[in-house]
Amino acid sequence: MPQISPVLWQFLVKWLTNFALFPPEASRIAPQLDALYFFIVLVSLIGLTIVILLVTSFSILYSKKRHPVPVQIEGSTLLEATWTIVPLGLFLVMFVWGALIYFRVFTPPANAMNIYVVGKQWMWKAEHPGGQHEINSLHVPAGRAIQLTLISQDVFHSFSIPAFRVKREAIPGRYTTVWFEATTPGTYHLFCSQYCGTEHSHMIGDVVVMSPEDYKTWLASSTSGASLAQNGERLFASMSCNACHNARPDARGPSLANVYGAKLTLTSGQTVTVDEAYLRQAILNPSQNITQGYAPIMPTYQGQISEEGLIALIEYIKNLNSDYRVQQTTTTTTLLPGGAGKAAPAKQEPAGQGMVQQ
Ligand code: HEC
Ligand SMILES: [Cu+2]
Repeated sequence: MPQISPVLWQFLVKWLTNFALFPPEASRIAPQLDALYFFIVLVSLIGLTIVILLVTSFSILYSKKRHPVPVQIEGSTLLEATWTIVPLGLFLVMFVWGALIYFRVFTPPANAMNIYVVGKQWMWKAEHPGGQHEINSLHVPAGRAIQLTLISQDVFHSFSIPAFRVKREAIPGRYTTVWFEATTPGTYHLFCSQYCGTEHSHMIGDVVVMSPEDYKTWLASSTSGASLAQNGERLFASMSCNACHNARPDARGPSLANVYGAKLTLTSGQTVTVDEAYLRQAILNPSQNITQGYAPIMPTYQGQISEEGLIALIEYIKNLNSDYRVQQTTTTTTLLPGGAGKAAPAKQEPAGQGMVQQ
């Protein structure tokens, strides 16, 4: 830390951690947050000391015994300005310092690896892009920026890893994100830090930080066979999304290739950038935002897809960079038992063709 000597810092944090008064610092942001925290504690302690000293000394110095007749004082501009400006300055330092850290905590770097976390009564379920799932545990590599996309399946939960100084609400119906970079391999506590029902206290788990090599081994040994995007592709076909989104010239729905990150113009004239949250809304509430040039014919899928299913569909659409792959799903569906009969033509089209044109 720039503010105080690193030796003193390490000593203070280790000592507090040993006495279970303070979680270890195991992420990049942790020492930065702690520096601000200790600054606020220090300023408060100094303020408290000044107040206590003044109260005690004044009550002795100006007691009735010493001053039977009180002297009236009509105020002092200098004194009043001092006790206004000094605390104001200190609070502004806290505010600006806090805001800088806040923006750092909530702005993930562009290359962050995304993991989805679904909260439900009473467990945390993590879904890795490779299809690995885990319950009440989260495996992450050290030294890599990890972004969590959180959602709740029922009530409000709050995902908290004290050792990383990370905490974010998991809200029903809306994605929230938070990111961290773990620095030290080890096992850390994972909590739900918001009362969410009778078994709230069981909504705990372990965050396992591994070296990048160990993490690779873990990924390989925990695979469920299909990545999230592959599961999404299967759902896309089995829910017949490809009846409309099939990139054929007569398709009733827009091509979804490269739609992630694109700017869409809506019938309302608004433009939106497509992110995970937009995709989720587009599937559950299609009538809310209609893409220009298309009829509002997409049915709502509210109540028909689980949060896990939505995550898989979103990962599929996010990774969809050519129409060819969508057309492949139409051939696979027709090959499935109960499929719609003869195989649809799967002609190759250059990526981006059939994209919504504005
Ligand atoms: C009956 C045809 C139809 C079906 C079935 C259908 N959609 Fe759509 N979809 C549309 C149309 C038309 C639009 C554009 C108008 C709008 O925004 O509602 C659209 C828009 C979208 C969008 C917004 C992106 C964009 O470019 O407008 C997404 C994402 C999407 N659909 C995903 C899906 C998924 C996933 C499924 C299956 C679970 C599905 N759709 C099923 C017709 C359909
Ligand atoms: Cu909870």
